Amino acid sequence: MTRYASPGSDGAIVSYRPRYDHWIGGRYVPPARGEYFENPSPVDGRPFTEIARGTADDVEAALDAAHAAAPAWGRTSAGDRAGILLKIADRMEAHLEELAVAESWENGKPVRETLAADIPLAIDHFRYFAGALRAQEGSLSELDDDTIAYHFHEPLGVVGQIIPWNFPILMATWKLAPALAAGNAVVLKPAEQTPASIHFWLSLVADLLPDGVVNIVNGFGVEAGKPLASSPRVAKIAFTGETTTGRLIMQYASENIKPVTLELGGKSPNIFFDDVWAADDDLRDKALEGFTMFALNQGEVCTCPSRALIQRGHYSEFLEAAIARTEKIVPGHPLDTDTMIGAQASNDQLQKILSYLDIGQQEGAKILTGGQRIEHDGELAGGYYVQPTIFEGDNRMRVFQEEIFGPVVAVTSFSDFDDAIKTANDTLYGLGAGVWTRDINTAYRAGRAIQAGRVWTNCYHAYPAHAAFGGYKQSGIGRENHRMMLEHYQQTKNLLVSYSPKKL
Ligand code: TXE
Repeated sequence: MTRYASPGSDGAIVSYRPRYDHWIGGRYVPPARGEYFENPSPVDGRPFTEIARGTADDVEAALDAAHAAAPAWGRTSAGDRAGILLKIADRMEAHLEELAVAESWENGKPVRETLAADIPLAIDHFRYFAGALRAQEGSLSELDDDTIAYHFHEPLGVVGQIIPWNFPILMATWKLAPALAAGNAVVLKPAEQTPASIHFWLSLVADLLPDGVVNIVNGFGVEAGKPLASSPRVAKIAFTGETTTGRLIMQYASENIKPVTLELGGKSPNIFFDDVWAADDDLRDKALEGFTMFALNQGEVCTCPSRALIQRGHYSEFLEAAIARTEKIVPGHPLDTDTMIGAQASNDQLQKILSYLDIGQQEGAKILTGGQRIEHDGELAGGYYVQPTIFEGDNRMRVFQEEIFGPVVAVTSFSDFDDAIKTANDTLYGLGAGVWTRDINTAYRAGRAIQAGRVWTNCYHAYPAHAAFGGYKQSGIGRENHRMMLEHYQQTKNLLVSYSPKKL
């Protein structure tokens, strides 16, 4: 077991600045109104740094810097831009442990996850888009012997990006890597709950980027996010967050006819067919592990498998083993490498989860395990901890329909294939889903029938850079990851050229 020291204490490998201003044009700039807000760590609930409170004036200053930088950045060669992305990745790899600790301290997630997943995935993302950019080609259509339509990819220019708090560095990377690869300058607004880890990341890589190519404006949604999304000076707005906020972002962007990509909420079904239980082997074990994925990242994942649908033939045995497995999830200090579930990212999120634990019971769902806040003593007193919780109930209940975004799964049974698909699709959302079966026909047919952008089969929560990720229905518009993402940050230029000597 390793226990990393908390930032600010003896032996810590990470220290935060006492205050973070906005990062604009390659330097720190104080907020136009001079106001700051406190940033508490969810590990202990105590503020550890203060953050500039951004407003429309700060957004304008960042857009000025981005517009000044965009033309030159857009003209750099693909090889040069790819080289910079690769250097960012190398720098992150050299500082992997610090980034992992910084992220865990601010978000509350276990450091074993940030070490093994969040930061390595972010590193790979920069590398992937460096390669994808160099492999991208334009096209030409030969209209006749003398007439050619050339198609070029051009950057959009300056783009706005608004990100959430559940994977601060990875969410920033998912947005920044393709946007920068495609030759855009960016104004990014981090979530108000987790801006410091992004500034920590920036402190490691800022010297690799020309001034003004990446600008960070801190602050709250309406004060800083709205002016960014409403600005006629952004060519596109990319957003990850709640579905209701996504609707607002579309409204703001529609005023200026700007394109949006939205990655929103989910209520993802995880479907366990009877045949998974048929043998006491690796697949059965893997399926049980797949069930417990609802608690990964404290359930603060847009694709959290928050509805488990278990076929009736082996419902009781499966559920009994799943409960036992869930009870083995080790809670504790997020900076302890043995910890499997850490703190919820904010007090607001903690209160939201606790309220759903009440709502579920009031509407008749039964708690099979968990159901309580975890009150740690000592160093962790004041932190935001919740037990992994299993509800049993009916798919029409609110705990089956509404995004809780905590370590809470709602379980129900199904009779056959059609019943499973009907229940799986009975939701506003369509982001992720899991299918567990030994039968390849069932796997294929379920995968195609579920209305979700990502269906995992006999696995869950894998996020490789080269698999497209995004939502059906009210879970969003557009995709992230995969080289198709480059096109979300580009516009097509068509040159239609006649080489004919004939007159028109
Ligand atoms: O989300 P918001 P919140 C879900 C999850 C969670 C709930 C609320 O269910 O419990 O949303 O979280 C910025 N104009 N997800 O309140 O408000 C905000 O500052 C412009 C799912 O944090 O959507 C932050 O940077 N920007 C999700 C970002 O939007 C605005 C991840 C997300 O905040 C704004 C996070 C406005 N009017 C929460 N209002 C996922 N899909 O992964 C807010 N923001």
